[in-house]
Amino acid sequence: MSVTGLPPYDDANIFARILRGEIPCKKVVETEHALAFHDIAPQAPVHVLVIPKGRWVSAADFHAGADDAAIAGFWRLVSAVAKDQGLEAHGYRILSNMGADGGQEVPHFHVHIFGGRRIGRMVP
Ligand code: D5M
Repeated sequence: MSVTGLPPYDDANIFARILRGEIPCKKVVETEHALAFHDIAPQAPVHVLVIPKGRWVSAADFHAGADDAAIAGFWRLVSAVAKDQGLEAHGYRILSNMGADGGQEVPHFHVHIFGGRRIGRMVP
């Protein structure tokens, strides 16, 4: 089990396959620690996903198990992508869905970056 009680990491999940190069993505940037790519079904003018390269289902898994350089590299990339996408002037939203109650569809930890329009308040 993962730290949060979610199922163990599934190497067949779609983001694992993207990381292995088995299926394409619209890449924004890639570093030693993380990959950023455009969401396949964008919910805002800018909708980028950032994923760490390790086998982590949730943020809790990632923060408990990854080394500090990987964690720092991941979060620095989130901010760098938002800046490079031109979102700093007007703001943006970062969001991560975790598990069933969080509405997570892809069981590989990821952060959504939404911007380019006024993002409404989240309705739980
Ligand atoms: O959302 C997972 C997100 O991943 C959802 O916004 C669609 C996106 N997605 C699914 N498959 C792909 C591919 N192949 N490329 C790019 N984006 C994809 P969550 O509910 O946070 O798990």
